[in-house]
Amino acid sequence: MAAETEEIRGIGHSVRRVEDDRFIRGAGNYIDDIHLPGMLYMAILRSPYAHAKLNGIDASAAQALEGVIAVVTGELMAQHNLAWMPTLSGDTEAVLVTDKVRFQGQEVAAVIATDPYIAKDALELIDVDYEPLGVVVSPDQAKAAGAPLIRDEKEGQTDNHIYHWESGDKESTDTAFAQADRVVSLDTFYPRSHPSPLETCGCVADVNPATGQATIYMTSQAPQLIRTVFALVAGLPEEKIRIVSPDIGGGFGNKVPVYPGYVIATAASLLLGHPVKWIEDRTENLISTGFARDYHMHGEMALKADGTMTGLRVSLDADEGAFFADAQPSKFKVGLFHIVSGSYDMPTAHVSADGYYTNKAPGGVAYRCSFRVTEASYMIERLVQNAAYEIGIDPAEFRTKNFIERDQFPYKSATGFEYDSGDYQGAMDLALEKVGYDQLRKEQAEARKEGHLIGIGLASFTEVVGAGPHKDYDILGIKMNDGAELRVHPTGKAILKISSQTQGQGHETTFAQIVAEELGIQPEDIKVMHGDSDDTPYGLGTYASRSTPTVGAATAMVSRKLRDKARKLAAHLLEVSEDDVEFEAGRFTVKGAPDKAVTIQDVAFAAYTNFPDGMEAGLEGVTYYDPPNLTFPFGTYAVVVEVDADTGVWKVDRVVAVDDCGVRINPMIVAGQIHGGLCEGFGIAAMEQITFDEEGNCIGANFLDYLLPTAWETPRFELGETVTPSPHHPIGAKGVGESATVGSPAAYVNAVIDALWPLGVRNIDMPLTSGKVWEAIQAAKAG
Ligand code: MCN
Ligand code: CUM
Repeated sequence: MAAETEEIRGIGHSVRRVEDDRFIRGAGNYIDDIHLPGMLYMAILRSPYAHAKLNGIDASAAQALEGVIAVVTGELMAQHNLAWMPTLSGDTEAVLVTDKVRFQGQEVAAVIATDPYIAKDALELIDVDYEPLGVVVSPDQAKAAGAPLIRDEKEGQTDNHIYHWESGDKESTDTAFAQADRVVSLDTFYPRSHPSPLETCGCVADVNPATGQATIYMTSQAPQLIRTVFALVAGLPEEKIRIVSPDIGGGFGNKVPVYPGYVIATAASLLLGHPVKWIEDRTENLISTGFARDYHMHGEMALKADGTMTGLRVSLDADEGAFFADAQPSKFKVGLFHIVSGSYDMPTAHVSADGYYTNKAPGGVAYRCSFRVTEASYMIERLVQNAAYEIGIDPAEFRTKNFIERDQFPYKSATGFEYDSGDYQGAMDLALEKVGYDQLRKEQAEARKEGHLIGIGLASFTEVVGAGPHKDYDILGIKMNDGAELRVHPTGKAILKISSQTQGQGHETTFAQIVAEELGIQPEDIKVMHGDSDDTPYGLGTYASRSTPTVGAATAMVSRKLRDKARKLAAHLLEVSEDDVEFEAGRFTVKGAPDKAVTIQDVAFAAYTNFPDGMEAGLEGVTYYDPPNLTFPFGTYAVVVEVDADTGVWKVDRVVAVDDCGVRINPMIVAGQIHGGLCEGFGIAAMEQITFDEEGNCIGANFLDYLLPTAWETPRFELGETVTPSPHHPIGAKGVGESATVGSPAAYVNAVIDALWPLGVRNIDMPLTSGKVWEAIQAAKAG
């Protein structure tokens, strides 16, 4: 029997991403790569107005164009009861307009043609009679007396207010503020931004009229869930719906929701009996699909004279757009925003939030964020820095004074979270050491004397990922359990099927490493399958950095289930009792006689060829994992900038990022995730924003107006790590996919404000364009 000792490349190994072989050869399989016989093409006509009554649509000229098969309108959809659809937040959303348009870019009609260019050309031949209405582009306008009523079709809706929501203890928070020695406050706006994945959204809907089978290839981060949603919304039998999400060219949250385009294409395929392809262009993606943030926040911190935090109060207005379609699975209206006390031992806190309809695209939360934790993290980390300066302590020292300490975990926050584990001081100490904090402060003071503005910004964020425990988290009532199915074949090679859906995170590599760790099969001998609802176990998909906390746990658990059976088989092969069998790195040995060994490959073969009487053949299993708690990754980011006071131009000198995501499965992939997130955080802090003029025209509808950082602007990143395992996760891992996007914007902004504080600048809202920085300097100088 084999006695091979090659090291198993399990957890902790920087295994190269197996998916990259096909990507770098141009052999990926994206939605637009899919071609089916008889396929037709769909293009969508979108409203140029933000708010306008629809008086009529004349599609006769479009219909007459050669190659046009059909024009789909809201009226036609209404005949099939599909003009409206439910949102993930319990609201309704128009699929195609029937009464009035409510945001610029809303879907008004769709053309199906034999060629994609004909479909686009035909859009120009559709004559729509719009009657413009008054427009609302901010929560302040939404609540103003006499504001146009956006959701006039909703029974009982008499204004633009959607919800009021609160968390924490108002009374004890009020008391803390009444007794405070100091109160520090900050008003800040986290602007609307957009995930902007490289691949836009799209689908190929293929409904077979003969069999009733509906196969929908779509850009989705959650194919299993989408199948159920389609069954519930369209009334199709669930076993006849197959959702396939092939390679996804980036999701970043943008591909969680169900967009009208998917529904229209599916309806069109059903009606026409042909496959229908729909691929968004860049502008369509930017103006109509899931946006991020758009939170107007007010925060206050109560403090003792010595700088001890005694209370936190935050209120906010959320700009939700025309339909409340936040993609989030909690019963909390603002997702996980109430994590806002962050890394600090806050005795009491109170959060209140109000959501408003505006004439803007719906679908908030998306963009590398565990359901509004990004806004929360930004709020607290900005407030902490301002508070430190106002009471005259160094921001690092102020954090040290108020951090939740290592021995306080599991820590119950004032708003009801139970943090699993953390070492905030450890992460910050490492970041300070790496950046050379004390020396930098001296250099900064020297530079100031010469009129040079250097800024040092810190952010010690706490993330909250891995939704979620079934008590508090579900989507349309479906609990957030995720599955992993593992089959080991006779030759010892395996197939792992998982319910998560990689969009670039490298699941095909890292999940194989978890199996490798648990069973001792090399990762290259394990094929990981995902993204096909017919062929993978049920689960709620990939977002909110939940794959490792949920599917990663399921993968470890199913591997252990197989290991238990493998141990029995090994005992049978070794002719000893099961209790005398030890396992390590793919080898089963006899206790006290390590030379007597069989490998996992020997055992796998025996599972099909030589199993004991009474045992079922085979070595396979499936597990569904219900996470007992969320996981709470954290870290400290330190950013050093130089600001030119004459022009407002600022430049990043250093970015030091210390992350703690518990046990790292693949350190290289984790580093890649952090690099990506730091880059996106920089884009949000420095240049990305979707704005609207007073008529509701979307400014930011292309990459000339919506600026993404390129390699030219992106700073260099220096990474560091600490490891504080999650105590409740089978392999001690926490999610990491979003940490850097969540944590870094405050660090960049804190750095710029740090540089400008002596001039009297207290806040600049993102993005910190040089124009805004310059204006803030001028305003501060003017007093
Ligand atoms: N990982 C690890 N060790 C850990 C934690 C994670 O090795 N302790 C690995 C995982 O195995 C996985 C990757 O890091 O390969 C990210 O894992 P995780 O943090 O669990 O996050 P998800 O896989 O659930 O990915 C979602 C997250 C989110 S919500 C957005 S948005 C985002 C992100 O990932 N979108 C991305 N990163 C992205 N990266 C790319 N390239 N493309 C996107 O669309
Ligand atoms: Cu909310 S962006 Mo990611 O969670 O898909």
